[in-house]
Amino acid sequence: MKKTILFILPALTSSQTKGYRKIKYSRFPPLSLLTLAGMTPDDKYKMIVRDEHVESSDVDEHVDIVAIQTYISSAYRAYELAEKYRRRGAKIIMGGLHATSLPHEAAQYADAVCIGPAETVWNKILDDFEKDKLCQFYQGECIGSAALVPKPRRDLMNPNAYLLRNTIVTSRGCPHHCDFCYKSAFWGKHYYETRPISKIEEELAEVDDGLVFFLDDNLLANKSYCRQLFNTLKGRGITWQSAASLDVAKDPQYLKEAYDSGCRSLFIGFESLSTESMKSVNKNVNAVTDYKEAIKVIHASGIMINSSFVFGFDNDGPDIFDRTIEFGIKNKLETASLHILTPLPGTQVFTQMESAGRLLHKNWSLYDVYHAVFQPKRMTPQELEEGHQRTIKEFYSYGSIISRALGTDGALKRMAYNIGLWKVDPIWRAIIKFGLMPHAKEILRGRLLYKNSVPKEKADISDRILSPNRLQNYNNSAATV
Ligand code: B12
Ligand code: SF4
Repeated sequence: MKKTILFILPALTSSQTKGYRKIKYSRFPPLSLLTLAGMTPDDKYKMIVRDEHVESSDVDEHVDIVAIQTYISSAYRAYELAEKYRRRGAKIIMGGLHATSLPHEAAQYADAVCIGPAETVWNKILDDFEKDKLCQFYQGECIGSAALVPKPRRDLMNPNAYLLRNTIVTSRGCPHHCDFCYKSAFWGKHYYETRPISKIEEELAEVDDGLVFFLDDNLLANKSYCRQLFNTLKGRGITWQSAASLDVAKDPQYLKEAYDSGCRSLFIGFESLSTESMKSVNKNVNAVTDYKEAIKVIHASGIMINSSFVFGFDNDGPDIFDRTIEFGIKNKLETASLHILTPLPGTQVFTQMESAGRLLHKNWSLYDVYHAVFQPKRMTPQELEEGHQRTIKEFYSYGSIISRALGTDGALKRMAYNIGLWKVDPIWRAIIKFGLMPHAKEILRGRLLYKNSVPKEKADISDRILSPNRLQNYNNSAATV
């Protein structure tokens, strides 16, 4: 008889609080768990996947193994679940970013802890479980792991719960190494690998809704690889988005090729307006980039920018918030993800802050990029939190939404996009509650995609963007999130 594995993504602690934005956590399925399921022999195990952000993790039936993914901000919930299922006689296996950073902490609650990526060790863990010989720690190899990533078992996800079902990873790691990023802690300082294109092709062949979110840390980093990827994407009518570092702006032709293959949005880490801050945390790619010029080039390619900013670097004083809001509005940034600097265990920033006695506590639930968990240099922690909250409020105020859209092509769609994502949470909650996500996606697909973000005065560039080829792509494509 088949044994049962229950895979759980625990809810982050703030999901119990009033301001929790359910839509944010209903955008993507838990790719890590679907990937683990993809490595698991189907003939031996029955698999159940539960993502607590969208459903209960309770199952009545007997489970033999509970495999739990740990993020820092949901670590305590992971431990709670581990204890619950241990009492029911299941073996607990933990893995993921937090368990990798602090394996000894996780080991207090787990029968086995997977450190690093699972590809090289998951089947050994299962073999040892069968022999009742689980080890406390399993060290997954990074190098070579990208080639081993299996096709995720997307058939196991809740089909009505997510806005985007097709998340794909094409590369792991990043060629840069910034001191605050999880990348060095998890993958090691110099790690960066791409997956074989044939494997991506297999996954793309199953995309039935024309939307893909590549979850790579820095998708466009390897140009020759990406050009193969663009070729593979062309003609499939897929609209895609991903993350990239600012150096992409150095190559407008490359951006045009990305656009032509369906790229409509890039998540870009601007992090801070202070060059000094960027130098101080080794984000040199930003320190040498003129942000305004970079934005112009990316916008001219027709790709929208989901900018990411971080507050609380040592050079940041209380003026940083207004400067960032003003910058976002002036440069017509489509959206911004705004975070408080969070020292993640295993990173250089964590080590420095810990040794300087600047960490205020180690309550991991608050290490969620919305709380000040360290003593900033030029503000109080309270000023940092209040400034951060105010920046979110002002960046997504109606005044800012209108100013950021006015003068751009597709201004109305831009406004609708911002309002749809930030101003109608009760509607999203209802859509989620009644399992209507697939329909919400159709509305987004039909209504919200705007062609480009080019200011009107750049008519010459707009002409190029609305070439028949691009118009065709536009008509075939869908909204980005
Ligand atoms: C997509 C994403 C999200 C999505 C969706 C998450 C989801 N449904 O899975 C959303 C937007 C909801 C999100 C939210 C948050 N995120 Co996020 N997110 C990511 C992102 C970009 C990709 C994650 C991913 O799926 N990768 C692909 C999979 C296949 O790789 P993987 O997770 O590493 O899995 C492998 C191994 O880790 C291991 N593994 C993982 N789990 C397990 C479990 C077991 C049992 C085993 C054996 C192995 C194992 O095996 C897998 C295969 O090799 C990462 C950055 C990154 N590249 O990882 C940030 C990242 C994970 N997020 C981060 C943060 C901070 C957050 C938030 C706290 C932000 C916030 N305040 O909202 C929340 C917390 C969510 C939570 N549940 O607690 C940090 C995590 C820091 C940390 N140390 O935990 C990251 C690293 C971003 C960053 N640069 O700092 N996130
Ligand atoms: S460029 Fe981005 S993904 Fe790469 S190391 Fe720096 S912060 Fe991390």
